[in-house]
Amino acid sequence: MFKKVLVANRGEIAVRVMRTLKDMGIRTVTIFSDPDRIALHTLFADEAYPLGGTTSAESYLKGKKIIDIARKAGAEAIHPGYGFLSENALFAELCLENGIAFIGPPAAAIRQMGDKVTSREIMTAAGVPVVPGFDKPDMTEADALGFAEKAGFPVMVKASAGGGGKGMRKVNEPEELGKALRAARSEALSSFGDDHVYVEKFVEHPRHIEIQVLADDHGNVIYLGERDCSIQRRHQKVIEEAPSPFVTPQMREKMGETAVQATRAAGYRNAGTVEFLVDKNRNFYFLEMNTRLQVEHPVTEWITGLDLVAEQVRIAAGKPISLKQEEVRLQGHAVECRIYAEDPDNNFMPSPGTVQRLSTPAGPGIRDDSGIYQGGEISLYYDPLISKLTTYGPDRESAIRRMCRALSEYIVAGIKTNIGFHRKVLNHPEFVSGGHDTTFVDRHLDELLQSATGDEPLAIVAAAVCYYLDRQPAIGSGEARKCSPWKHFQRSSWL
Ligand code: MV4
Repeated sequence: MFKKVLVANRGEIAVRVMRTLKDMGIRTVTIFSDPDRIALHTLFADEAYPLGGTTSAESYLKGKKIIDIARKAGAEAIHPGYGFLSENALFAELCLENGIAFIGPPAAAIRQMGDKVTSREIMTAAGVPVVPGFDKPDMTEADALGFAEKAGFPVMVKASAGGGGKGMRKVNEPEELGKALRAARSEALSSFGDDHVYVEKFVEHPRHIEIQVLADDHGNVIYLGERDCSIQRRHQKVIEEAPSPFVTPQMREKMGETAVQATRAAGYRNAGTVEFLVDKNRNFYFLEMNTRLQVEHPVTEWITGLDLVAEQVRIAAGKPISLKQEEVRLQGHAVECRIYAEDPDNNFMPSPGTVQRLSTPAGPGIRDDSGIYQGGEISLYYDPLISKLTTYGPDRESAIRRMCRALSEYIVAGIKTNIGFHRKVLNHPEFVSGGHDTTFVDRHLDELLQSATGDEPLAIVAAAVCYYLDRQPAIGSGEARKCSPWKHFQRSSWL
């Protein structure tokens, strides 16, 4: 096993990965940018080295520099987390060239799955269902129209290098097709430096359901059930859960086996995720493969009892997956809320600043994967994710109720958060019923933005009382003082 591993990331995921490394008796090394000099991940590591720079491009994306640090520190492997260099095939290659293990898939798999047209071709050849679509080098408007008329409108124009909705256009009628092709091409070129686009039949009101897979160097590939990520806003996931309330046992087995087929076809190793679009009639179609540990992996850890980072490290060290498919047991239900420093009332604008007060939920079935501490800063340079709050229960209803409790315990002051927004979603009848799809947030946005609990008037009165008591010297001295100031202060701050 490795003795020392460098974590090439920041925030909650860097801390989460280092926790497992410490559990495994592995020494942790990390890197930090100038604004992250006293960030949680920097303080948490056994050793931390400065990268310099402020923006991502000047810091956490400096692959060569990170590898030099790993070599100097004597790290035998690099865990890239998610984002930054995690899906950069050149970086994965550069690690190997420098004798450092990359805790992730082979560079070739990253490259192939990063190109949507290539991945569709590989999956089609492997018998994995993909959304009916059309691709041709130098596809003309007439080519695209020919497909769209046969398949029927609406259709979707997508960038091959895309993902996350960039370079994607829905086309409702023939007259819009030419314009959509030009717009998608130009957006793809400016975003990815590649203007290759293709056309797909539009799937109405799809659910986003993904399968977690593990693959090792010994030919073992297993699936760990699904995650439902249908609660999204502008292609940003907001709430995820496992299992999906929409997936039947038969469907789970079929999707799982399909995901294993996809993983084998991709020549994949390590932890990965196969994303599917699922339509109203429960038909599922391969969407893309994510070649990294995903943000929402904790919900799978809850229902499987596994540590996915430990599996990743073991696989990268050449060891087999710790269990066989028959030993995988999915038990209970887990929900994740992504707690962001953002202002839902102001178009979800990031809300950077100092976290003046922080008190996080705890107790049975609660896990908070956080990247910050009280007094710390949420920087405007990086993703404004504060933490991933996950809850577990024997069934969906208990996991959701527990999440409501956890959110009510969560106190953050100094910055705006989306905690109130989460409470609205969790209490919405459509979400509670489990019948929601990826259009949920857009369809209900106005409702979800209304005051979260109705507790606000009470909260305002309580805050005013606290403020009043804190600034009343008479209460803290002389006649009125029947207890020590220390006790008194403690009381008023808890009121
Ligand atoms: C689609 C689709 C409907 N039909 N493709 C959005 C991001 C990209 N990775 C794929 N996306 C979609 N592709 C066809 N043929 C609808 C979406 C989509 C979506 C997918 C998953 C989760 C949330 C979504 C929100 C809007 C649109």
